[in-house]
Amino acid sequence: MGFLLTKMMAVFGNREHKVIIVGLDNAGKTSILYQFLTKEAVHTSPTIGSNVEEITVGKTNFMVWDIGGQESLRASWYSYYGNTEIVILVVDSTDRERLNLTKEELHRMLAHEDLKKAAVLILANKQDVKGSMTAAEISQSLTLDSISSHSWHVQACCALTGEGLPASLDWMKSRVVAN
Ligand code: G3D
Repeated sequence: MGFLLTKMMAVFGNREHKVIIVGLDNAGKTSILYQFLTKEAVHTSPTIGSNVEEITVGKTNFMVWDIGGQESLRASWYSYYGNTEIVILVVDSTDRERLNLTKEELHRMLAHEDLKKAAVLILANKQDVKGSMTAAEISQSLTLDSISSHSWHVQACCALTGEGLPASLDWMKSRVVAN
């Protein structure tokens, strides 16, 4: 029944927008997805697998794929890229050592044909931790200002409290409405 409804909604224009959550392991991807589901949006139903959730914000439906960030899994991120409208890149703002690795992964993703039209939301997570990098520092280290090929936005957040996540959902919504 749920499947049928989803299909009917797609036919009548209330379609789902595909979102992927990427980032290195331990960045906070799963915590953020959980916050989206419990705090800021209506959780409808878990779908295809435990790592895919549907999030409804007002009349906008996002199908959100939480993809593993371990090194072995990063090699297969590309297999999720097809039809993705928004990429959420979660950064652990306390992990200065691996920020360069995140930068490499980000620029590799942006160069991929299947993500040509995707918008990118960079979440500077773990802002509650003292001494964590600010969104501006992360933005500079990831050389976000050099990105002109994609629409992007950087947002400071804390997955534990949910701070910064409503603004993230608003930006995501504005992106899909704009297209
Ligand atoms: P991942 O899905 O990207 O691998 P997780 O990351 O969501 O599993 O989070 C990894 C660890 O970081 C978890 O701690 C989680 O509680 C913590 N974490 C996530 N977001 C935040 C945040 O905003 N602030 C703080 N302080 N911690 C955060 P554990 O101890 O369970 O491994």
